[in-house]
Amino acid sequence: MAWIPWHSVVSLETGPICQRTAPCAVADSSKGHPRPYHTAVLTFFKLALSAAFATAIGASSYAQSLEPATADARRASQGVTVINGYSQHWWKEAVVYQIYPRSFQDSNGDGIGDLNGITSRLDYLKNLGVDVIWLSPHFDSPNADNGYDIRDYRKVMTEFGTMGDFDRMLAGIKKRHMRLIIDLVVNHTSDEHKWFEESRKSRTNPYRDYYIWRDGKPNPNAPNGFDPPNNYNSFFSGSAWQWDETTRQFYLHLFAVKQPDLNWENPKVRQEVYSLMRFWLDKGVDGFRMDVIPLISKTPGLPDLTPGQDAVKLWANGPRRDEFLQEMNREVLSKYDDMSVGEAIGIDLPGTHSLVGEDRHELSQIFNFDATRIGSIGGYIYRPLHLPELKAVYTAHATILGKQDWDTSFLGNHDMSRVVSRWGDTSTPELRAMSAKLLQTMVLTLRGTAYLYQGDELGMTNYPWTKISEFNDIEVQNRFKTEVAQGKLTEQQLISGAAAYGRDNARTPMQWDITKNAGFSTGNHTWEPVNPNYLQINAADQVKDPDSIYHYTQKMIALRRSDLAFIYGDYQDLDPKHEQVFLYTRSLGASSYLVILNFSSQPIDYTLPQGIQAKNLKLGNYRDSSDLAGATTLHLRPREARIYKN
Ligand code: ISL
Ligand code: CA
Repeated sequence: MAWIPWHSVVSLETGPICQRTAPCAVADSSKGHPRPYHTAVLTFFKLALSAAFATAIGASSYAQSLEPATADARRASQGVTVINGYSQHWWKEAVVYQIYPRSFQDSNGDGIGDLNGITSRLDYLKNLGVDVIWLSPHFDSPNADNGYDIRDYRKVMTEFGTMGDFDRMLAGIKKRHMRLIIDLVVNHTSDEHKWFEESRKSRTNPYRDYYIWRDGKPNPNAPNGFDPPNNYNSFFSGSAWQWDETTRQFYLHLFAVKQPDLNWENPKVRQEVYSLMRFWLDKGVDGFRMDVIPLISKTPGLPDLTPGQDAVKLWANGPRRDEFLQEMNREVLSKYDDMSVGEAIGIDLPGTHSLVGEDRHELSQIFNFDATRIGSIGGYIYRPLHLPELKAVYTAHATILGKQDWDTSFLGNHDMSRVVSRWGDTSTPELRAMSAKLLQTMVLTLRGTAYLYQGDELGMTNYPWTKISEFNDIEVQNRFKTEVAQGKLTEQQLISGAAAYGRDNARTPMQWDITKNAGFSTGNHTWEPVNPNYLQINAADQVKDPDSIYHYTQKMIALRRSDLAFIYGDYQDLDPKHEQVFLYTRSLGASSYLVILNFSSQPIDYTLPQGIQAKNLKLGNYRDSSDLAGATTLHLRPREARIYKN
């Protein structure tokens, strides 16, 4: 194979194993589902999938891929298909696309994205090929933390539209055979939630115990005569305790002052949460991304942190966490065919099983941030990416998580800087595009359910911030008010840190086209500034250009969908120490894919490890390759990504 036109490299040898006109799904018979539509679809796809899969990889290799373990045998006898030891579920096979609604599409010119805006862009997402949309919070909120501070869980944020708009958006998603998961933010509410407004009225109010109130420590020199009950600091700077004059106690807020923590020890709080979850599930949403979910169980007595103790680890491993999540699963999740993904800050890899193991009956999967936080020194300071360190993280995932567990693959979200700016090379348009395609290749071929963040399919970059006033994020503003005010950081240090790693980078408006405000809004002001590079980076141009990052992502999703090796296959890093090239396989039965990623911006003549050959090129981010099939030395160009089927 001397020259491969790049359009043909995605053509599939055997045709898609799992062609989906509806979400490809297999029912877990242990979970009843109340919606007849889903049940019928599930049964049909279960049959179709098992047959297609067995044909595609051959019945004998399929049989070999089944582990003899009793648990597997039991699951098989319960009607759950087991592939390579993993039980099959629609949410394991899904590609999820995260929408930050404030920044996706404005439909009424107020400069704020909204639900009708999302509805108007559903064909764009369908054409990209994603299965599931994760919507960041769309609930009524005073927006101290852009919707992560919820005032009313059963009401749509006024700026985003109405419940009617939500229902139309959901119907549009279902009509296109996609699914929707929404954000469940229940570690805390807004201080404007009616529960908190009641709670703070008096020490005997029926809602008092919905939140975490404590007496302070007497100190005549302290502003109100009391120091906070303990030494916890909030994620957003300063003490995690806020004095409330009315009842002369402090309340706990692990995040902003306007985000009081709920008291999950109170069974009424838990029932309120289950009830609001049912409200949305009964509407037809397909599950939840659960915000900081491990933090719901607090350590009894709220002891002070000891010097050097990792606060997040302490908060994430409270003694009743699993009990609460099992109760939530029993009372709510197990009754629907849903998925749940926990934002599991503070959970290390060995701790993952307790949350996602099939025997645990808690969550489907969690986000672990070991990879994306790699090199973090604290605050906005990071060491440059050292590839072997990153590879070691993914190997640890593959080794420590078992077949009863499930993983997630993601490189960005609304809390991170843009991945192409973080790990790619944005110094020229060509290198930026190749970097973005390489990163999309990686996220869609690593183990676990894949998550794409809005705009990454266009290679959107960080914004060129220059002033503190340009940043919207409470994290930056609070650091300015505390750390800069106290002289721990200079203003310039904060600006350059936040410019490189701050959360606002992910929140600038989607770049749709070259019209005003990048087609995001017709208004005169947008809530976050539009990146001036929208003239070069926008969806309209990329949808027209077959060579674009958008189309590459589309092809990559199609390739992933064509073979369950990308989902249930084993992972092996073939060259863990190489500092520029990331080389790994995903293999299932006779199907094995070799992924080659040149993370450097230099060309490299890369000799494959002993015994490895690159045979059949399926997809690459460059148009062609002069390397012959079976080559053992590859001429990799800057930021080149290739996938071979061997
Ligand atoms: O974003 C962070 C650092 O830049 C994290 O510390 C982040 O605050 C943490 O991962 C929790 O995030 C989630 O809960 C927060 C909210 O601000 C984030 O947007 C959300 O993803 C409070 O609800
Ligand atoms: Ca709007």
